[in-house]
Amino acid sequence: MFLHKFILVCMIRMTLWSTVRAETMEQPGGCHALPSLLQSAGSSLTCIAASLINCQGNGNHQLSITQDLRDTMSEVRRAITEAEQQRRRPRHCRDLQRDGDSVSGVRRVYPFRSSPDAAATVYCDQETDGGGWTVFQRRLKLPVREDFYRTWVEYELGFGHLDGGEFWLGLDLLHHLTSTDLQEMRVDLTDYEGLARWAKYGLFHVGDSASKYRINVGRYNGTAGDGLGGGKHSGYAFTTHDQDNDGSGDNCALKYRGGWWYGNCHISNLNGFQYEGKHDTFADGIEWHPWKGYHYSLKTTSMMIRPAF
Ligand SMILES: [Ca+2]
Repeated sequence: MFLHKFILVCMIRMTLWSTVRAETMEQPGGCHALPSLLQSAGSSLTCIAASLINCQGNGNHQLSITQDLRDTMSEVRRAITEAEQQRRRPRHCRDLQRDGDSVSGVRRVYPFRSSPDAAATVYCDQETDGGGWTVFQRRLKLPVREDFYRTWVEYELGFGHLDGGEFWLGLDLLHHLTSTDLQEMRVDLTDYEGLARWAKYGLFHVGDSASKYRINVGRYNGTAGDGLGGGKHSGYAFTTHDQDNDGSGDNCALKYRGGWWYGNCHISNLNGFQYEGKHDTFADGIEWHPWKGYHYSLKTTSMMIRPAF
């Protein structure tokens, strides 16, 4: 709508200026007077530049109105194309879904507000619970398992295989993805007995690096129980075995073999060690305490976000 107004206003002004210019050109230094005339008429700098180039480029000062309009239209067409390209750039998997992409898979998105041209690669789940989900964590029972006992830098930048493998998308990207709109977050869990549970949070935000990627999560509903609630995780920074930001005297990541938003220490540990089902050790597997307690490591997990509205 803005661009259409721009076209109309620019066209009207160009027509008026042609009349003004016809008189102006007859005077000495006519072309030099053109910018101030156009500026006083409220023209854009681009319009002024186009008019000046035309004026100076014509030796006998016989400028064609048709040429002016053609140049203006071409300029406006370029602006429209750029604006449409910008508008079409998906910020996350929900944008892709709204644009008609209904298939799950690896996609390119543009989630960085301050760098709109910078792309990120993500995995989109367009099937679960209405789709539109950008997946940021996945554990699978594969013949070769991904190691999730990783350093701060690895959790910050992400690791694993987006296409069909286990992965952690990365805290930095997660921060940007959760900063575009109010996000909801969904957790899907399965056990080795073939049962599945889910947890959904109406609010999910991850802070920036200065906050050590502090998590804010709430408004639970689901069938798995609230493994991030009860003040155990929300409001806490992320901790890895080489960077202790938790609410415990110990390093919870070191103690429970993961990387997580530990408080003192946890009621969920989805980045823990990949035991297969029941284990004797305490709370260091892929745990979701409200469902399975502290001696059961889950078979598969996924965590994903989409705009809440
Ligand atoms: Ca500590």
